[in-house]
Amino acid sequence: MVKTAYELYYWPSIQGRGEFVRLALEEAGAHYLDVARLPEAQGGGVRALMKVLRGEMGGLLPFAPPILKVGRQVIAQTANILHYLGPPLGLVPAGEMNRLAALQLQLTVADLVAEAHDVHHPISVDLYYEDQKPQAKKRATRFLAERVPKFLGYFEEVLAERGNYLLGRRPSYVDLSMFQILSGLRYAFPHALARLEKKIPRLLELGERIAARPRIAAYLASDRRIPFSVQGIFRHYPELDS
Ligand SMILES: N[C@@H](CCC(=O)N[C@@H](CS)C(=O)NCC(=O)O)C(=O)O
Repeated sequence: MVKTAYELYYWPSIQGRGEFVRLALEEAGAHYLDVARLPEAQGGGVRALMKVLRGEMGGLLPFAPPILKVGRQVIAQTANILHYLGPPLGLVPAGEMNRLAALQLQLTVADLVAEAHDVHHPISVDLYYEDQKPQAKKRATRFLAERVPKFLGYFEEVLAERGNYLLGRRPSYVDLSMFQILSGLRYAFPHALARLEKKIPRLLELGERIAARPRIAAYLASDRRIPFSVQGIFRHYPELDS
C-alpha cells in the first residue's frame, strides 16, 4: 500500500486520458483523490480542475488534464505522470534504461490514443463529431485498416521479445495502459477488433491477465470506474466500425 497522498485532476465524467493514471494508482493501492469527482463543497468538481489548469495551484502551467499534484509538485502529460509514478508505485523495473524503455512504450501508447481520438474529430477538437462525419468515416477506415494493426502488431512483437509483460517479468504501468487500449478499442470498434484478434494473441492474453489482477478487478467492478461513452476518447459510433 502506497501512503503518499496523490491528487488527480481530470474531467469527472469520462475515462479519457485520466484512466491511464487511475489504473496505475489503483493497481498500486495508492491513496489518491480524484479531485474533480468530489463535490464542490469538498473542494472538488470542474471548478477545482480549472483552478489547477489556471496555474493557481503552483507548478509549471499545465496545458491540459490529466494533472497530478503531489505535495507542491504539479505534473502534467499522461506519459510524464506515469514516468514519475512508476518507481514509487512499483510499476516500472529498476534502472534508467528500463524507465526510458517504459516511457518510450508509453509515448507510443499516447500516439495511438491521439489517433484514436482523431478518428471522431479528424478536422478539429473544436467541432462536434456531427460536423465532421464524412471525414471521420474516411479516417476510421484508414485507422482500422492500417494504423491499429501497425500499432498493435508492434506491441505484440515487443511482448513476444520480452515475455509475460511488455517490460519483462512483472507488470508495469505500460501493461495497465495496454489493457486500457484494448478495452477502449474493443468498445469503440468491436467488429474491427474481432477481425484482428488472431494476430495479437499475446496482447489479448496480457489484457486478460491485467483485468484479473485483484486490485484492477475490484476497481473495474466499482463505481470509481466510469463507463465508456461517446464523450471520451474511445467512442462507439457503429457507422465507424467498418
Ligand atoms: N498529450 C496530453 C494530451 C492532454 C489532452 O489532450 N487532454 C484532453 C482531455 S483527454 C483535454 O482536456 N484537452 C484540452 C485541449 O486540448 O484543449 C496528455 O497525454 O496528457
